[in-house]
Amino acid sequence: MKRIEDYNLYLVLSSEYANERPVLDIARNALDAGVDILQMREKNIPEQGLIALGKGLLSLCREFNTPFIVNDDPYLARDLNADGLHLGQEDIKRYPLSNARKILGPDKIIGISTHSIEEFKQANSDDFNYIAFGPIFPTKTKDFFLGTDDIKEVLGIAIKPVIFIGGISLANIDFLFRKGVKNIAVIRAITESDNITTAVENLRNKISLYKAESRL
Ligand code: TZP
Ligand code: MG
Repeated sequence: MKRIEDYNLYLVLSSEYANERPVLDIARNALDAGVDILQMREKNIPEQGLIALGKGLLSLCREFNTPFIVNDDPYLARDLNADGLHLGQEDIKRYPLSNARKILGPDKIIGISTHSIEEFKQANSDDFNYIAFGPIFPTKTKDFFLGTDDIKEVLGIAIKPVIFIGGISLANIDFLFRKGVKNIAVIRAITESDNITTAVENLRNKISLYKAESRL
């Protein structure tokens, strides 16, 4: 199984940004083209549908040896035997980290969304496996964005992988990587592209470039 270390391309999959295409097709193409980790983020699908979709995505992720993360719900993550869970700031009020770990068992990945330096610092001192920070750029998936000023501080204090998210695309990825960013998560840069394979390969190639540079 791939691990969340550094230089990841994290795909967050939402059918509302799939341009009417089946998310399982998008997932297969994206996994085949090399995304490192995949999250099911569905806000409007009833439970039975979520279970069915989750089973489909899990089996694809297993085929490609790629971690499968479920958004929002530790019970769903457990029932699907997903590799991990992603919690937002609202979710941790309902499921504090210790509860979520109890539900999932000790070996699963648990990540969290943060939207400010304060939230980041808190998450950094808690036992999360990774921290998402954003939205960095304007994105139609959120009604606010943070900008890029805090990236340096975040990277300076991080003691675990930080995954930057929000409005990230091929057009701004160089700017981020030159600031020291190593991991990015995207929805639309992959899910709304006409050619999923090319979209993933282009992002992957950029990441590989910076990864190689960092090792020189
Ligand atoms: N959290 C912060 S921004 C975001 C989430 C889930 C959505 C990012 O979507 P996109 O399409 O990559 O801007
Ligand atoms: Mg959530």
